[in-house]
Amino acid sequence: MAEQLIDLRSDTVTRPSAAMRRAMAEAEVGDDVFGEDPSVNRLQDQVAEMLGKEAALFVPSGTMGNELCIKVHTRPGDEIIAEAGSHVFNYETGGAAFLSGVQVHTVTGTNGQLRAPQVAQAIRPKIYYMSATRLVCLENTHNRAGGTVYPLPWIEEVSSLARREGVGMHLDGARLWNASVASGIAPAEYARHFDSVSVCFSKGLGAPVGSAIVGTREFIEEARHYRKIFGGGMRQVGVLAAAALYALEHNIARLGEDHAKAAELARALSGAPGVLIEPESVQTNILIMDVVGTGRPTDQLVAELRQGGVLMMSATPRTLRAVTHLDVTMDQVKHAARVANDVFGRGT
Ligand code: TLP
Repeated sequence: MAEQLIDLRSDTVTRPSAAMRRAMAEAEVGDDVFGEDPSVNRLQDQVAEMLGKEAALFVPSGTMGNELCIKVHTRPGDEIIAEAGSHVFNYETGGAAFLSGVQVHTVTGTNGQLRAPQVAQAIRPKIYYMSATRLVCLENTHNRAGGTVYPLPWIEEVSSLARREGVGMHLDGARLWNASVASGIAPAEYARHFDSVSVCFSKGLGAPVGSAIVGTREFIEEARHYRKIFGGGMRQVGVLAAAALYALEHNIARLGEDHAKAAELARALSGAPGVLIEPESVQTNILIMDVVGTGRPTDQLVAELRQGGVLMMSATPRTLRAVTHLDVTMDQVKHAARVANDVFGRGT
């Protein structure tokens, strides 16, 4: 039974609560392709204000948000710089190449974070036979590095370099809310160093669907054009905007609880046989465990955990990922840790 499983695969698995569903049922709606959905308009105004930008656009997914921003920032043949483990490079199915015709110049960071000198080296000289570097994409928190929070001074350094070089800055802020709660730094403080930012309501905030992008009015108008081309122009989508508005109001401050659950999981599993957890990488709600020492492939561990009623994901061939969220309690996390300790300890 799905209800009995403790699902730690992602914070995307959360389901709308009864109160969120009520807000959705009661949402005022209109045709958003005509710009007439009051709930969408309210959400866009609120997100633009929270991120300190002129305008926002509601989009179906974080992937579409990132890909729209890349599209607006670039022309085919351009180059964008992204961290080697970034979502835009690894998990958007080659979207930057497919949709924008750009190549991704990857640079390996530490904890998913790039420092200014590395970015400086990756920016192409402005020579006609080289691809033009148009955009630097950063990710905060960084998913594949384990939900790490980008230190603000490092972002500032990269951003002032990019400005000097005439290169745009985009933030994949799918979990910017988590970064903000963990660091105490307001989302707008991060956003001010970027020309565009994407944020998600469908991860830790618990909405069923939806993301937004922010930027200047002109940027967002162009993104609206491409959103229609990409098939993301939606009609009475205020039912989803209402879920996002509910999430912004009720589910940001509580993200700290998810961070505490991830810290507890890390603590409980740090001594597990064959498991390596970098303590400095557990900063928000994502826990990445190197499980090579268990001597078993990650797929097998995932299957054994499932038999014990716990769902985790294989992140790379040597790592497992567990993500805490509002649909798992601290007690369930403690139970999951006992199951995982038992699974990891087998055969050693
Ligand atoms: N990430 C998903 C998977 O695609 C890996 C997850 O379960 O974590 N940026 C970042 C940093 C993300 O982690 C994700 C989703 C996205 C963008 C894309 O969001 P969606 O799934 O809404 O397209």
